[in-house]
Amino acid sequence: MAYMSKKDDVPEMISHIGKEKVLEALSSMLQIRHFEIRGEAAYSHGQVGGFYHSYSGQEAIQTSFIQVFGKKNWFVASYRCHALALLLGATPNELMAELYGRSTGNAKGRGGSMHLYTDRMLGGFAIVGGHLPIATGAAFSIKYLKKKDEVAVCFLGEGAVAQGAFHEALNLASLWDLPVIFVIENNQWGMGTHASRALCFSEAIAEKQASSYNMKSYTLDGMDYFKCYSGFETIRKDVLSTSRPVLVECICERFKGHSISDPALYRSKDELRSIMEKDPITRLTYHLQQNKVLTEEEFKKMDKEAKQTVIEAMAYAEKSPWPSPATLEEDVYAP
Ligand SMILES: Cc1ncc(C[n+]2csc(CCOP(=O)(O)OP(=O)(O)O)c2C)c(N)n1
Repeated sequence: MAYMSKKDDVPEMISHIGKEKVLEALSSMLQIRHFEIRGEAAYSHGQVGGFYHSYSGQEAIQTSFIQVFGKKNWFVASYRCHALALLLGATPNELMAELYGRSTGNAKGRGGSMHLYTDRMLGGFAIVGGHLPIATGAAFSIKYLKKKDEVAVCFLGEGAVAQGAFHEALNLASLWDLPVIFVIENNQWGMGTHASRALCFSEAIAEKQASSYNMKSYTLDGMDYFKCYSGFETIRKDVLSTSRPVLVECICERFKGHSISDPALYRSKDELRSIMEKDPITRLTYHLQQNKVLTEEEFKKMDKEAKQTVIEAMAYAEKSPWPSPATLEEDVYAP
């Protein structure tokens, strides 16, 4: 079943969600954006190594998801995972220290940008599609342990839809009635390849694919916090009442290249300009100001605080120690 949230009435949504919670969402989205901006800057100055995939532009999706579902679920993400870790409670300090490769980092400096964790986040994963079966497994454990209020969620890019693991994970989730939500964040590009050159269905992906797995599908505007929030509320009720998996597609834009080493020259300047006009943070701020929930001064203060937190995280990372070579073989799992 295709679904596009019909709740377009922003004042109604603000009173439904509550002003405080909506402001918290804006604050989280600003925190994510500033983290990405500064993290990329640190990378350019040689302070961060490895890969770097920015979540800029996609903030409304995971922010609204966590608000609706809460943190007490099982989460897996692709390598584009900084935002999810932040939203689930990892501190900017430990995340920045991880990017810097320091021992105070989220994974003791061993994982870097693509491998972040919390007590409920089973990881960011570098292998495209490789994390989908892990979400199915987490949902199996929820069902086995009879945890009625929990779900497993997997955030994936549309590029992962072409992987074999997608088929296996969705088939088993449906066959076994598992409470798992597969959220395709369709930013239309898999590295430099447009979805239309990689997928036999590049439009309405969730709607078309879900029927193959006897699943429901939902399509949401991933650039709009309120539409995502309202859509995820419906999805939560659905999954918790049926214990059935669902396939969700959030149509969104990736503001930066695939990773920091990608200048994204395959998008023209005009295209990029119209993409940036859809900025979910600008859109949410506009609505909050229009509805007198936020003044310009309050916004500036919130923005400054988010920036300051990240600057402090960079200072923390910089003065943190490197992992000792003596610990090289610690935390290595070899069955
Ligand atoms: C199995 C596998 N094949 C190829 C790659 C190389 N690769 C890394 S990211 C990526 C594109 C994935 O795009 P998408 O799933 O749409 O996610 P996005 O980066 O847009 O969030 C590719 C092909 C990989 N990491 N794993």
